[in-house]
Amino acid sequence: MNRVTPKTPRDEIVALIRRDGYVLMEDALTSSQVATLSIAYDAQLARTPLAPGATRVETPRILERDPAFETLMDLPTTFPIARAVIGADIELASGGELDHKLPRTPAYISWHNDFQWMTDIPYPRQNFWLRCTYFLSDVREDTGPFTLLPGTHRNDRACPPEMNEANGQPKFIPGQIGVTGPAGSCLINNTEIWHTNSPLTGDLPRRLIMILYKHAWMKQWEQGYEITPEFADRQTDPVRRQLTGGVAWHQDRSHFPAAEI
Ligand SMILES: O=C(O)CCC(=O)C(=O)O
Ligand SMILES: [Fe+2]
Repeated sequence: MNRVTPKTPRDEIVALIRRDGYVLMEDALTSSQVATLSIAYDAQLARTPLAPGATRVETPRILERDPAFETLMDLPTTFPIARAVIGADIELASGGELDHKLPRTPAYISWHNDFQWMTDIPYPRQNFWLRCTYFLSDVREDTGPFTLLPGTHRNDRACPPEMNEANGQPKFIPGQIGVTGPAGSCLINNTEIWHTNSPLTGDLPRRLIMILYKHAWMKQWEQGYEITPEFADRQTDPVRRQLTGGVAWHQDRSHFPAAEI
């Protein structure tokens, strides 16, 4: 597995993401950041009644629900990596999601690449979103890890349906990596990599926050996942204004405050 830390040179991390489609950055968050985020996370969970038979809780627009989450959009350990991979025109692709998976639940999604549904876009794909997934608790083999096949973001075809069982669960595929790591880690992945959720067989929930980045000229995730105008309007920092859609995408590169990062 591609394990890096905030001390790993940026170029090395970017090269791993370009080649393999992912890295796991350990210590992306300090233990005190994990503690602060965990309090905010639990407050959100307490507000979300579980649907009968639910296997997970997903809360969209998490960035705007508590100032603790807002810091994740330009976190000094991970944002320079996202900026380097996407480019100077980086923006948020959504308002961020809290993703809480309950103990003893099957995989909630099977093998796919995220833009598989865009059947008119040829492969291999040059464009993608980049996801930063923060672990607020340890993710172990029995915690339903995000599972991926390294290098598949460069494939010349979509993720094949034969990789999944008729019952909707993912098959075991040789070479697959279940991304495990301690609380405070961040999985950074190209969303065109072939990936799946996996069954959570243990007694502990999986506690994640996901932040998505894209080019300025791509649309955001919609239907309630997008940033609200109120959240965008209250940003004052130039880079945060850019991230929330405040810079025209058709201007030259020097118009992007993130070009300096
Ligand atoms: O949560 C997981 O393990 C997989 C999620 C996934 O497919 C995604 O976030 O695109
Ligand atoms: Fe996915």
